[in-house]
Amino acid sequence: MLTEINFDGIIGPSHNYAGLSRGNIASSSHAGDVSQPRAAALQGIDKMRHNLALGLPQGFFMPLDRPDAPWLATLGTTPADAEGHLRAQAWSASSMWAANAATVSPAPDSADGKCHLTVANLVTMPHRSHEWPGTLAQLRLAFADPAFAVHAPIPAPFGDEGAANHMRLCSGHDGQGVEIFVYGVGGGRFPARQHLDASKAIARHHRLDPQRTLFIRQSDTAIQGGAFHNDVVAVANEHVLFTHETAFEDREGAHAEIRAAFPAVEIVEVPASAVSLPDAIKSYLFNAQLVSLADGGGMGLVLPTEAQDTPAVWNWLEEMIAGNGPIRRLLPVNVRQSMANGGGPACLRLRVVADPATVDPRFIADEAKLDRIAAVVAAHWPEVIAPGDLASATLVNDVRKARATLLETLDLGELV
Ligand code: SUG
Repeated sequence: MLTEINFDGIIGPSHNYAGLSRGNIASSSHAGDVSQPRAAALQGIDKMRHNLALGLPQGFFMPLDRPDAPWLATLGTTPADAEGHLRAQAWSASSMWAANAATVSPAPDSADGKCHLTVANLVTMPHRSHEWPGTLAQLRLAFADPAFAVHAPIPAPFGDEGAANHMRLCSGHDGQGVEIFVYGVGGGRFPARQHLDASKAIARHHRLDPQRTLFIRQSDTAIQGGAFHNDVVAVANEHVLFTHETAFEDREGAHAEIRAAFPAVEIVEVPASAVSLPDAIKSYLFNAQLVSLADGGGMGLVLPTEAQDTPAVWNWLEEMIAGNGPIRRLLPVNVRQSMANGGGPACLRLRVVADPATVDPRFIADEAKLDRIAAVVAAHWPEVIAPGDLASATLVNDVRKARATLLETLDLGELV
């Protein structure tokens, strides 16, 4: 039975604030802060527990080996000798944001009846551009069953940031869907990370039906306002599209195209007059997991606690819930350590529609397994990392050992 499984990136022991992502306001404004890797990972685990308790199938991905010495070797240097900016790029725990791991097209959408995944090249940001080999190894392991086809990255220079710029409308996760690829056009102060040619190449590799595939331009206003990915201003689930008024470059045209391709769509739009773009970005209202609740409970919005702290946002949400719309519940979660680097609840997960029996069980979560992961995190993840600590050879050894212990605990030695 095909169902949606959310795979969360476990927040790695090297989590730190280096301000590496231009155009990501949270990342820039927290540059130089002292991070708390242990608390960060435990917050992520608690989010998984929260979603399991809602009856949602849950998986996870392992953190990657950081600092990435093989990548630094290709640049002729080492973790000990690298210049500060390269060292920070090698240290980033950015693979935690699993929404950027890959673009996923579920089996019912593809001509060959397989679930296709294309690992994201993430070429726009140096610290993310070296994630894909580790991510690809992991996807090939988790999704080795013939039910899946896992593709290599789209070549540079066509930037691809994975599912963060991809939405799917359907009447049920296991049915045929309409896939929406959202791309940006560069030239502004902040980079557009998703290239149209990358999105089109993915649609071809995934053998999608052109009649059920849309390419929609993200608004430059949103990108220049700090929405570096579409999932900062829009999210879809089943027949619902929850979006900010400023999300798309041609709002009316985009809505019309979406309605034509999927007439049953219900567009829940937040007007800029009620929630400004800066408030939407600060609160990450749209970087929520819009989930189908069990037993006909409608949909729930798993959103960051920051949304509660932003009065315009919370007021709008409470009014929406009081109405008769498809989104019935507000479910705040605390992922503040990730949020300070610009990653909300939706960034931390990759949605894969699949039969759980076809996924390598080592990547599937249950409470007992999360207890074991949390115990490793509590014992081995650094409590704090300050920017100057990245030069410490002791800390390099500690974060490597922490990850190795987790891999061993979960019997994932292939990923060492
Ligand atoms: O790519 N932050 C990530 C946040 C990714 C959020 N993902 C989604 N929206 N799906 C990024 O900008 C900050 C790392 C640093 O500054 O050290 C960072 O990479």
